[in-house]
Amino acid sequence: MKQQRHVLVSFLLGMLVIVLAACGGSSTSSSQTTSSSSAQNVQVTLSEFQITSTLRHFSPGSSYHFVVTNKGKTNHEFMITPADMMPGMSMDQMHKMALAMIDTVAPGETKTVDVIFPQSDAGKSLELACHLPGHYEAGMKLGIKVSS
Ligand SMILES: [Cu+2]
Repeated sequence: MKQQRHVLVSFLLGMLVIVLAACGGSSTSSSQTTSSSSAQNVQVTLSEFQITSTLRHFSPGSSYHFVVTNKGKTNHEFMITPADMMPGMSMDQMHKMALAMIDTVAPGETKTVDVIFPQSDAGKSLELACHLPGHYEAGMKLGIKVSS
């Protein structure tokens, strides 16, 4: 009987350790949230037919919070892609190559996307672009540079 009680106590102590460990784990992940909220803000404006950005030079490995606003009168999209993409590339291939994309930004709407440029993109020329039919050709592209 005395032995059983001892087992119960150590079981409860074991549970306590697990609960404490779980709390410790969640506080670690909340500190990660804090670090990602220190991402640098990048304001991007879409209109007919151009793209402007408050930042055009990016460091690989850093996090950026793109805030994309459509100040135009028609829908636009936002993509970050290699600058040397083939003109004849299909929408599907483009989406696969895109580092980030926001499908549709309606007039007056603001959407956000978080991006970390991989080290493998260092030294490369990328571009911010809208690939809705005719928009890219009309000038909706903006060259950006990734380097440390
Ligand atoms: Cu567009």
